[in-house]
Amino acid sequence: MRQPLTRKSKVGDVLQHPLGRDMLFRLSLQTGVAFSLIDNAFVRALPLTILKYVGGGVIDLHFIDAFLTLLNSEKATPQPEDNVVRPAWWKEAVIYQIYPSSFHDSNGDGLGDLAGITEKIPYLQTLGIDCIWLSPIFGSPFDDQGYDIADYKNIAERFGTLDDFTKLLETAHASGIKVVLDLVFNHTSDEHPWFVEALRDPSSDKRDYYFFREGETAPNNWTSFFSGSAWNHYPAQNVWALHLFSEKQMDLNWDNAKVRGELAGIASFWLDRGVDGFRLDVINYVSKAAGLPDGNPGIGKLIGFTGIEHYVLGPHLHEYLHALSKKAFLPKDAFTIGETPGVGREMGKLLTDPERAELNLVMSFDHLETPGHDRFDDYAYDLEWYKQYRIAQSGHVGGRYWQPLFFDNHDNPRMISKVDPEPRTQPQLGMLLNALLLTGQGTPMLYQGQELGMVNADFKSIEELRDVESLNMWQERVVEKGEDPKGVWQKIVAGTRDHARIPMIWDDTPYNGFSSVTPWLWTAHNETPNAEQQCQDSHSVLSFTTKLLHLRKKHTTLIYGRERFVKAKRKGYYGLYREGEESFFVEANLTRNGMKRPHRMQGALLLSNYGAPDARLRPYEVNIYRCEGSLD
Ligand code: TEU
Repeated sequence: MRQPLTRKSKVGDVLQHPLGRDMLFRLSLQTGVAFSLIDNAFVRALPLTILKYVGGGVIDLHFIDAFLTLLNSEKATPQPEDNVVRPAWWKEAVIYQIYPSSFHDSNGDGLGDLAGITEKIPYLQTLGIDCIWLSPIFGSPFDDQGYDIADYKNIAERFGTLDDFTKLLETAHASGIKVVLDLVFNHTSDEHPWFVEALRDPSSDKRDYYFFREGETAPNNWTSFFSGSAWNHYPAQNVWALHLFSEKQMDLNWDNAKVRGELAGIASFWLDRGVDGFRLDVINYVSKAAGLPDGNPGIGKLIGFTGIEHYVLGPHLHEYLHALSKKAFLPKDAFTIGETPGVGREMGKLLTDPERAELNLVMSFDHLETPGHDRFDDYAYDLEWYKQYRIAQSGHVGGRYWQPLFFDNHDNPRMISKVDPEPRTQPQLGMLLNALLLTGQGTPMLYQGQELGMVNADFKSIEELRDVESLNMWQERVVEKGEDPKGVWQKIVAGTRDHARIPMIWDDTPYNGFSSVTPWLWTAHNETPNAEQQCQDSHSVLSFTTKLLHLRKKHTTLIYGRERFVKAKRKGYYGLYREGEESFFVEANLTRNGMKRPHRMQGALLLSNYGAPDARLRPYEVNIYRCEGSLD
């Protein structure tokens, strides 16, 4: 049993602790201080209190005490990666995320729907993906685009009916495509009957489904991810209720066994209908520290959200996930991927070790911003960071552990635009990004439109946006605090999630074939060639991605093969061997400038985003070879 960490502990003791290593890695990301400046022999020997000199003065003894409390709450130590391959369909699959509101509108109301997805199953089958993850399709007022669920066992009217869902599921399964639903179990809509009853009747048993507190002032200093306090006040009842996200997304009290039982029942309801698994929204936030204590102001300043240390990995998280898995997921062999913001490599192991029976995969976002940046910073994302991140992960997955590999999703701007918005190199860059995912050791996840090389939209004003996170940010910072609108708009344009929610581009009819009327979210956006055009162009991002998807399916070494990076110190150069029954080599130029090839090998070219290699590597060039021996 590990000794508890104290103020007298050394940095090295903290790095030995799974949560400690991850939290120090997170600290390096937030501050931009290279992790190697923390994780080295000299600093390891120093007392933990040395951290006071990192983080620009926000780290004091109170911060360190809060940090230690969080670390000491995790008693387990992850098993080492054993490199024993454990085949599973979700390791071999490529998962395609669909944002239903923006995928395809079949009934001309400007909103995507389930029948529209069903119509596109043949397109997805031809593309070669193996599983679709649908962002929430359940009854909701859509304050947070469906991540505020009011009816877990019914389909939102805008998307269709349960019969439409059954038709979609059957069509997908008949086409060899599995279906994963997005369950939001950390919170419900404030229009969910449970919350309506709980607010109306303090003596109802639903009251304890949520975090209600009485009193003149907010129960603690926690802040919401969507601006402002994490507490709603209901003056008529003189009561407060917790919401980590929007004011209409009310946190469920997982300490109440009835809540856990209800949620297991919801998961079983969908599994009984034939669903193959779930993406579980912010699932690491569900266990809150007893008493809901105030957050450390320094941590709040550093991370940007006060109170986060009291729920990012709460005291009962493992226990609750294990129980839910045993009760609902394991009996149906359901696949589960937890969305776990802030969870690092070592904690990810504790959440996904098959012997612990909690989750199959977790997805975090440490790789989506370079150190010292957040999503709302307008900066050029350097793919060298992604390479270093992947190298740090490599060797920690492959057998006991596995990882998702992704860039785009519904919460992030398009990665092409983050790396290099230059239209000239957009197709090559789009193919490079997809190749990095589809040749890595992990489960690739493509977000709708990524197979086309879609980029950010050209938003001109706040009135064009629909994302509650962006709208709240504008309201709080410009309207309420009077900040400079230009500066706030620049941040919103850099990071708004609406970039990824602009509708798909199918053909050259009005609204790109998404709908016959003005879509719910619409603005002029980059003239990326539409799916129909790209289907007919053998050099398009779509054609390249399709070929690569089918190549991956054909060669299990591209799935289970060991990873070996070469010339890792050559900035901007990506050289990766995948070795098993066969051997493949992936070389890429991660930069917008030409580059001398630093590594030679003998191999047969299988795919190139420039058609064929040249003497030097061109901007964003990626080549995939099958090896006939290599000259290391
Ligand atoms: O996202 C949680 C999450 O990590 C991001 O929303 C992030 O916290 C936020 O953008 C602030 O930076 C999940 C869903 O993916 C997201 O769409 C929902 O808005 C959110 O949870 C609440 O359900």
